[in-house]
Amino acid sequence: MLRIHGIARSRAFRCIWAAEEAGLAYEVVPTGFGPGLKAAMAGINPNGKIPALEDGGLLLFESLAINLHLGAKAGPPLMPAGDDASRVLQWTLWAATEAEPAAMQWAYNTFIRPADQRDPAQAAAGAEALAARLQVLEAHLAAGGPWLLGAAFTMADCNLASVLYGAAMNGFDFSPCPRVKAWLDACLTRPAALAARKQREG
Ligand SMILES: N[C@@H](CCC(=O)N[C@@H](CS)C(=O)NCC(=O)O)C(=O)O
Repeated sequence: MLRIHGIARSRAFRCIWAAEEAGLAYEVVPTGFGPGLKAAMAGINPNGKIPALEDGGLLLFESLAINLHLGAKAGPPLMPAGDDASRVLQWTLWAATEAEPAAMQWAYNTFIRPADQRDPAQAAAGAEALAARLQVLEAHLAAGGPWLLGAAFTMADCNLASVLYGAAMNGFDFSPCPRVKAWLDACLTRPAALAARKQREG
């Protein structure tokens, strides 16, 4: 059985959601934050972080790479072939390199750090950067949809929506991009997403 190391309140949430979408049996090995994390992940993730995946003899780190692996195990439509496989990679890398840094800059300075360690200027810069990226997504969804690759939900949707989950749950203003908001709502209310959210949100 697949073993997902981490807790649903971490980025392991992304992998739990992906495993649910893929219909794969998994267990969560509950490794949480704190001073013991690096020691607990020794031999599993050289970065000393969560999540990590054990799939037989394969050890993987990086939440979105884990999800691509889970998608590949499930096959189409979650992980399509040919040019659409490249599109899934494109949106996954966009999620990691364009959306996540901006979303985290906003998140750290809005709700993650203790109030006295938040910098409002950094929060505003993160919000502005994320809003700019979301306009790209808005235009993309206006030209197609309802999912990132068109008719079928794929791991691209799971990966990008899971990166935007924190913003969606913590009051980021999506009103300038109604198509993004509708797409994100649709992603986050899928049965697999709700199953993962139940583990995270209780
Ligand atoms: N890019 C990595 C980030 C992993 C990461 O930063 N995980 C956090 C929890 S969500 C962690 O383990 N933090 C503990 C630390 O940085 O010491 C991924 O997506 O898997």
